[in-house]
Amino acid sequence: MKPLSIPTRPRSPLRSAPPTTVFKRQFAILPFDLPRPGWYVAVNPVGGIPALADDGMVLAESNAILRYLAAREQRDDLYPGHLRDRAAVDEFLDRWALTFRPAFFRFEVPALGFVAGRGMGGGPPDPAALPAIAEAIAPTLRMLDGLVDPSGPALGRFTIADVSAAPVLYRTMHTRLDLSPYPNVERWRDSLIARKAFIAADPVL
Ligand SMILES: N[C@@H](CCC(=O)N[C@@H](CS)C(=O)NCC(=O)O)C(=O)O
Repeated sequence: MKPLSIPTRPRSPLRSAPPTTVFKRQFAILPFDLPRPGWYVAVNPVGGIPALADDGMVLAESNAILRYLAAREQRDDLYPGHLRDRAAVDEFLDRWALTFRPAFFRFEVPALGFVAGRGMGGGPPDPAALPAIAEAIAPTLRMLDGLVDPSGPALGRFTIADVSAAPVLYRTMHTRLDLSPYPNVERWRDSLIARKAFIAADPVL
């Protein structure tokens, strides 16, 4: 069974790969700069990263890609076929995308100098803004802490909900967002970034 890969960004900005490369490989790397190159807009008109090209089929939206890859590989453990188990994974994915991931992003913007269209490091960091943002997002992170299973994986066993969250949780190592007030979230992050597949993905930020 092939492991799922987590798309990561390059250590330094790269020229975007031509479409032929995209269709040969499952993942290609492109810079954050806007506007996106024409070949990428043709792949994903919305322009967000990532997009997957798999044997002629093109798919964008990271959670849709995760669902597709888990189903393609018949990884019932990662994305259960059982309706109620699957619903729990979907619920967590939606909560992550709509509520929790945006809270982390609020902190990432000043911590990592995110500038729209230029990405992380696109501008200078603003460390003075961090304490107020950490306080503002604390209620959301406390809520998350109450939802994450104390055993490590978000739902008590490793699923695509964990895969979806892993890059953002990993990024707290760079932003230095203090997760110690949220022990379940901290344990979740530490268990995910210690996984062999995550280390092999060689995440950069
Ligand atoms: N909902 C989309 C979000 C895509 C997205 O915003 N990706 C980020 C990279 S993780 C991006 O493209 N950022 C660059 C930008 O907004 O210019 C997904 O989950 O795939």
